[in-house]
Amino acid sequence: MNPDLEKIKKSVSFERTVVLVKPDGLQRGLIGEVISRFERKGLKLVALKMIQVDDTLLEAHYSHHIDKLFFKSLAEFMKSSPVVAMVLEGLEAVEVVRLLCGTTKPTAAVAGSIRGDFGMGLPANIVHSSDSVESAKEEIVRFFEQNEIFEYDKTEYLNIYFPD
Ligand code: FUP
Repeated sequence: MNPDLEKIKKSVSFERTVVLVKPDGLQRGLIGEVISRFERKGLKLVALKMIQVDDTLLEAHYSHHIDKLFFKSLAEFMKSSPVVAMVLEGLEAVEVVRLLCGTTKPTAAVAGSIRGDFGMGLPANIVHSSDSVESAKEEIVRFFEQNEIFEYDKTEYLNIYFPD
């Protein structure tokens, strides 16, 4: 491996986070746009696939919302088409990806964010992203098998990060 890449890997504290492009993102042809924003930011894609979610997965993923009035419509929406699931890696990736996605309610999300640029209502807010490093760890296991996560060197890191 390039010695500078080795130094970057040792000195930068990388996080991983999960993103789902929800059924509205898929139906509206926004998958490429969403992935492109993360790529251009400098995040490394380490897993990517299309899946059909079911009630068991949704009850685990949205367990904090299971008693809310909107849960039923949220679950129906999430099952209405496949979703695209990915794992992204980078410095402070959880927070960086949350910023790129924008706040939950698309009408309040800042322009320039994915929800701010493309969304209008709930539950159709285009993307999900892990809200903490701990949730990201749980979500990676929930959505991916170990052999679906790829370990490789991203040479672009040489232009993005500089070792201390
Ligand atoms: P976020 O972490 O931004 O995805 O937001 P939440 O965990 O609070 O909400 C998860 C999903 O529940 C949202 F993406 C959309 C849905 N939701 C509603 O449909 N109505 C609400 O009032 C709040 C959330």
